[in-house]
Amino acid sequence: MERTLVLLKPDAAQRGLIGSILSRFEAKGLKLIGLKMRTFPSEHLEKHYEVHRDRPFFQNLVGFMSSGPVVALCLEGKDAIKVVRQMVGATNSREAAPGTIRGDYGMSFSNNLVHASDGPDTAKSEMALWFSDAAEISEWEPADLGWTYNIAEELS
Ligand code: FUP
Repeated sequence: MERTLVLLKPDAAQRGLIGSILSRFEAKGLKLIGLKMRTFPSEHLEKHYEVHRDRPFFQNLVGFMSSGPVVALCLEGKDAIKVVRQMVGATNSREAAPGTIRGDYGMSFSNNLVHASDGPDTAKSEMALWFSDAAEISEWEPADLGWTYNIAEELS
């Protein structure tokens, strides 16, 4: 099982899309093990986007992300990092494929609704940044696990 960090960005909150986006992950079969909503300070967002610090869009990005509430999710599932990235779609919402979250709900490159970890290393460091307190992660077993997966083939 893999864990991945997802952020629902301030445009998702402003446009009333938090529930619609969250329900896609639930319906897919990803297990929600962490969820919190807060307007995070720019210092926190600067750490999250550290890799982009020298890029021209960095200040706009941090300003946008700290302008309103962000919902941080931790999702768990088999190949969860790749599965979630595929669900999110291309960075530029105008080019994201229909059926993806950005492709279905967005028109913007920068206001693109969702962030999702792009690999195992970033998932680990982003989880440490956004869910540093282990008490914010809920370990639980979904009642339908044996129907979401084939336990003998996929989970043993
Ligand atoms: P993604 O992995 O799809 O979330 O995208 P990146 O990590 O490459 O970029 C992080 C965020 O910076 C994007 F969600 C949008 C923003 N961005 C811009 O605003 N302009 C750019 O040229 C590139 C990225």
